[in-house]
Formats: sequence, structure tokens, C-alpha cells
Amino acid sequence: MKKKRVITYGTFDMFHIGHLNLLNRLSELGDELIVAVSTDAFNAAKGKKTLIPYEQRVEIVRNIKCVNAVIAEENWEQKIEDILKHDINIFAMGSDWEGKFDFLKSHCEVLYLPRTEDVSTTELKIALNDFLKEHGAGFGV
Ligand code: C2G
Repeated sequence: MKKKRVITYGTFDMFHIGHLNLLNRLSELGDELIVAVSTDAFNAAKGKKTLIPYEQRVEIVRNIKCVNAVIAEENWEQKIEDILKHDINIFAMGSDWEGKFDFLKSHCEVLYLPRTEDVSTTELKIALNDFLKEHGAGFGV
């Protein structure tokens, strides 16, 4: 029986419950979950500053129970090639990307799952900064 494969892409900086909820829900959609983690160079291209280096972000995602494989996300253009190379059945992202990847529908199912409310890497950084200001050190966010 052919395995149903799911793929998703992301930075996964300061891994949090929003990331975990998404990956767990995605893993329920098929037999294997592949996660493409954005490299530091690609994040720079996305204009996204990350706190945790790529090697550590990959190591954390690779060790999430529901994740079967991790690949590098190096550019915006690799998704179709990835879907073909890994024989992907479902491409899925959180709902903040709603509609942005519908061009992949000719290659696989495309789903957008509701984001987890009230958590994001940015919110975590602000909360941490407030905490540090209150308890001594602090850093410019
Ligand atoms: N996410 C979520 N709930 C949150 C925060 C994030 O469901 N509270 C989801 C996002 O919708 C995304 C995934 O977790 O699908 C990873 O989020 P980021 O690490 O912020 O990824 P992003 O920078 O959006 O990169 O080519 C696609 C890009 O690489 C996506």
C-alpha cells in the first residue's frame, strides 16, 4: 500500500506549541511527515531574523516524534521539485499562508490549517524581553 506523504515548510525559530500543534495535526493526515526547515540564508532572503541557528532548528524538528524526515528549505522555488522528488500527497501550511501556495494544487492536495492563537516567535521574544526587563537584563527587540 503506497504511503501517504505530507510536507510542510517553515522557520521553526524558538520552537513553540503553535509549531507542535501544526506538526501533530499534519502527521494525522498521512503516514509520513516531511518538514522543510528554512536555512539561515533563506530566512535572510525572507527578511526574517532568527534567534536559533539552522543546525539547531533542524535538530529540534528532527526530534519531534511525529516528524519522519527533515530537508532544507533554501528558496521559494523548490516546492514543486520537493513534491515530485518525495512523492508528496499533501502540502499543508498554517492559515497565515491561506491561498499563497494554491499553485501547487496541480501536483498535490493543498491544505491550510488554523494557526494556534496567541503564540508566535515574535510574541515569545516580546514576553521574554519584558520578563528580562522586569528581572534585570533586557535586550532590544
Ligand atoms: N504556525 C501556526 N501557529 C502559530 C505559529 C506558526 O500554525 N501560532 C505555523 C505557520 O502557519 C507555519 C508553521 O507554523 O505553517 C511554521 O511557522 P514559521 O516558522 O513562522 O514559518 P514561516 O516563517 O511562516 O515560513 O515557504 C514557507 C515558509 O518557509 C514559511
